[in-house]
Amino acid sequence: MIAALTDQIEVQIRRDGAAHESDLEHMARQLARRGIDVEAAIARMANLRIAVPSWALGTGGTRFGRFSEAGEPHDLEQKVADVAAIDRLTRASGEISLHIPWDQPDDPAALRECLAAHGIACGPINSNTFQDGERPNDPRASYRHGSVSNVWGEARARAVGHMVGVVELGRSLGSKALTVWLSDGTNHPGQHSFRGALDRTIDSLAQVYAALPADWSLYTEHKPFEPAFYSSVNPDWGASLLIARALGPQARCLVDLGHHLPNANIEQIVAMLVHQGRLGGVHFNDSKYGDDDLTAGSIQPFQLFLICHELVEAERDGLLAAHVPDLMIDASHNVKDPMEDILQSTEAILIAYAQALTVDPSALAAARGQNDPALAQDTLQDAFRSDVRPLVREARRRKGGALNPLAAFRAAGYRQETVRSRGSRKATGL
Ligand code: LRH
Ligand code: MN
Repeated sequence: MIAALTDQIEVQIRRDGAAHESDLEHMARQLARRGIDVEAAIARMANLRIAVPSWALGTGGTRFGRFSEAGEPHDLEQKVADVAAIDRLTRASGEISLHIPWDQPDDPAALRECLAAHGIACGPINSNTFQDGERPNDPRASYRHGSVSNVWGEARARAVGHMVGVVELGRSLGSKALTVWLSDGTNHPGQHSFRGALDRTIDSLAQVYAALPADWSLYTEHKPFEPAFYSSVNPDWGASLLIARALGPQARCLVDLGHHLPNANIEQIVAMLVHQGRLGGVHFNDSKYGDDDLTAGSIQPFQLFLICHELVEAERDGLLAAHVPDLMIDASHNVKDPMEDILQSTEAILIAYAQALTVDPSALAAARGQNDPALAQDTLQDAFRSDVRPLVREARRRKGGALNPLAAFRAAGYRQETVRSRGSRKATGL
């Protein structure tokens, strides 16, 4: 199936290469007038990598239903193959983020070989203490009333054991980070002691932290609500930073764009975590209301641009040298083909990052230095209003990727082929 994608990539180059070249020259002239080094921007874009979540390669759903599609991957090998196909088109997606036990391999060594054979790296690996899966014999070990924060030690010990196991598995697959999102919380005032729950959470995660290899990170992912609807043990960036600090220097905070209350200033949260040297990674998606897990940049593209600008400034100021944040998509595809949605999210993130690279830093510093908000706003919006798609395409073309990944995916008939070869069994995941 990769061959069909490669054919379409070449068709696009032959058909659209010349138009792309003239678009690129035009854009380069415009950016040069703003003192932007286009070659440097293309080089920076060329080594951006945005991990693909294994759980988003199948159709997602809500509690009200799920409309699964034929051709979805229903085992790890097929998930890795789909990520490799996405990467063949984008040349920016060569990493999969696994979720355990959804992606528990029967044979980790075979999975490691499968990843290597497809040229896919194993990104941050996710634990799951928000589902019991098989109901434990001892009801006190169930995650129903929480995992690491549960008053019952049986549930805490089970959660710690699971997370340590995920680290061991991740290590055998080449991962370098454990992502811990906790569904722990309450639905009713008084249900648990906020301070007690935090103590138990920190104490439990400290046991997981102690099992981390020296070159690993533990990412704490905050979320204000869902599935808990009165309180969550790690509701916001402040709690996440507090927990990370209590654990130690290898603990960092992961920002999922959908995990914020309406109108939260997420770009400022990213900046503050960078300021503290604790930005571990970002789960890109978009939302209108709650944790909607929609296509990145599809609802609030300016916010996505501002978040990428904080990452670009932080890198320029040397603040990401100690730890390059893991950039990942975390979305759920209820009405679109999962792979097409991931291609669109990747494109939106690359475009927002490229726009951020075209902000004139000296003009912005000058405007800020003289308290000129109009000039500062104009400097940012100049970049946001720039059509940098030729830049994103060129970075991809130079790495053998598609000028238009979505069109190449469709023209190659990739989904039709998976429907033919895989039938319509359900993928693991949400
Ligand atoms: C929680 C979350 C977390 C994953 C899950 C699939 O909402 O964002 O990152 O574990 O989605
Ligand atoms: Mn997430």
